[in-house]
Formats: sequence, structure tokens, C-alpha cells
Amino acid sequence: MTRIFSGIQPSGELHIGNYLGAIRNWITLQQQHTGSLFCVVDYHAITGNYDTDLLRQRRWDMARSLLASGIDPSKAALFMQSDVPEHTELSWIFTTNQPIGDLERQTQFKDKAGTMESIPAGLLMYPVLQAADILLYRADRVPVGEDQVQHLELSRDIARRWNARFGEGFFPEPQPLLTPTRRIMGLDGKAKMSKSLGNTIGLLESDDDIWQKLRPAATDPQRVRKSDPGNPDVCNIFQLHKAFSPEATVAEVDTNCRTAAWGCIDCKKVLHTHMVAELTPIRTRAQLLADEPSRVLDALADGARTARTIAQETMREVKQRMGLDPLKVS
Ligand code: AQP
Repeated sequence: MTRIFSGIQPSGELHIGNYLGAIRNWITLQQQHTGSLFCVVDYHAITGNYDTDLLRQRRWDMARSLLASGIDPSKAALFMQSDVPEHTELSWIFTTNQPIGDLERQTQFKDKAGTMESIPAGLLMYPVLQAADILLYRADRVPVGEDQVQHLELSRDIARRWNARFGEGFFPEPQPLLTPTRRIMGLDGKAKMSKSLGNTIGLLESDDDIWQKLRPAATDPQRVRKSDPGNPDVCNIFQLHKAFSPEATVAEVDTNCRTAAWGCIDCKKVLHTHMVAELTPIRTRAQLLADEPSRVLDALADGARTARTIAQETMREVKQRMGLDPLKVS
């Protein structure tokens, strides 16, 4: 049986990069694979300085946004990582078997640590906890964006290393499941769309706020005047068309950009229409959940119960194979 697991940090609002790179895939996969698990990885969100009230609010908002996006608690378990303590338990076990050099070579660690005066050890250990998140459920498929592919490679190393020492074949080697929109760029077109870079469009933003962000967003830099023909292949707005607009519109955009029949603003207006069509029902559901918060809490409680049952069984077997099982009188 294929088991699907993925997680998202509650480090800011759910944005269209997360949605297109990962969450839209979660929604499809929950239909195809009953028993999928989706986690708000709040322990990952405390590796740096943070405001406790804000974190509480963001954990809540993330759960609500995921349900509003279409995670269905009758098909998949949605839960908070901190409600399932076995995540940190397995993480410690993996830490004891993990060479530091492999962690120091992770691109995300180098990027983030490079800007810090004092580097929290948790930042280095992040991919070990991530491996524990996945392997705790013995998941073999992980729907993520492209930025997580290197971390998953490390998860496979961790599984392999543990299996070689304690139980060949026990942990599967998890593979990424990427979407066609595996890497959405920020509105400046320069860096990955990312909560921490503030270059995002939030999933629940109003039509007008989305437009205010789209209007000045970067396009093909060679296209200075409306009469200049553009190259959609290098335009971030075209990438968003491919994610949100029907195929016929994408073809029309391609032609009208290359022939300069449309200016960038015309192209952005069409994109805005298609984005709003997809995002409005999500916003409506999010509002309904805000009016009925017990539905969010019930979903999380059910999800945590399901997750813990699997997690406890894995830990029982892990401990048994490692000589950490309950002592008995012989
Ligand atoms: N720009 C993106 N394009 C495609 N996929 C993306 N993901 C994130 N940004 C993009 C995917 O979304 C899932 C959840 O990511 P996360 O929030 O747990 O961590 P992240 O990758 O670090 O996302 P951010 O927005 O960049 O957060 P911060 O700023 O807090 O680090 C993952 O599957 C990710 O691949």
C-alpha cells in the first residue's frame, strides 16, 4: 500500500506557492490513497526567534486554510505535529545515527545559517526531524515542492542507515511527488515565493489585494514597451497562467505575448480573473470555518488520534529492534 505523508510549517499565511507546489497535490492524492496524512509541522516553526501569540494564531490559520483548500478529514488525517510526541522521539533516535557533515551540506541550511550570527542547532537538525515526520508513518510518497527534494534525499539516507543497522527493509525510502508547478517564483521573479521573503500572494487575500500585487509584478524584463514582443518562457506571470488558466487561455496568452497583441497589464487581468475563480470558493470555505471553529478543532483531534495510532505502532517496533523495548523478568 502506498502511504502519503506531507507537512507544512505554520510560519506565515498559506500562499499560492505552497498551494500550487504541494497542497493542490494533497487534495488529489487524498482521493486516490485513503489514509493519507497531512501535518502542520509546528515544531519546525520554532527553530528561530518567534512571537508565541503569533505562532498560536498561525497554527490555527494554517489548519483552517488547509481544510478550506480541500483537505477532507473523512479521507485524510490532518493534525498538528506537536500533538504527536513520537515525531520528536524518532527524531532523536535518527540524530544519534546521523553524520553532521551531511546536514551542513544542505542548501537550505547554508542559505539560512549564512544570515545568522548564532545558529540554532535546530536549524541544522531540521531535515532529521523531517525524516522522522515521514518515516514515523513509514510513508513512501511525499508530495512537496522542488525546494524539498534535497531534504527528501537525506530522509532516504537516514532510512537506509537505520535499516542497515537495525532492520533491513523496515523503513521505506520516501520519494517526492512533484507537481507541474514545482517551483513558483515570488512576484519579483527573482527568488522562490516564500513566507519569510514576503514576496507571496496569500491564498485568502481579497480580489483587490491580489490585483494590487499582480499589477506591479515582474514580467519579461526585455519587454519595456507594450509594443515590444515578449517571451512567455521567461515570464513569471506566464508560469502562473499555466497553473491557474485553462489550456486554451494559456495558448492565447503565449501568442498574444509573442506578437505584442496584449500588453503585460492585459495579460495580468486575464490571470487575475482565473485566479479569483479558483480562490474565491476557498476563501468562502475559510470564512465558514472561522464562523464554526469547532469543525477545525474536531478535524485536528481526529487526525491526531489516527496519526498517534500509527506512530505508536512504529515506535514500538523501532524500540524493539533497538533494544529499547520494555524490560521483562527473564
Ligand atoms: N515557491 C514555491 N513553489 C512551489 N512549492 C513551494 N513550497 C513552498 N514554497 C514553494 C512547498 O510548500 C510546502 C510547504 O512548505 P513550508 O511552508 O513547510 O516550507 P517552505 O518550503 O520553506 O515554504 P516557505 O513559504 O518558503 O516558508 P518559509 O519562508 O517559512 O521557509 C513544501 O512542500 C514546499 O516544497
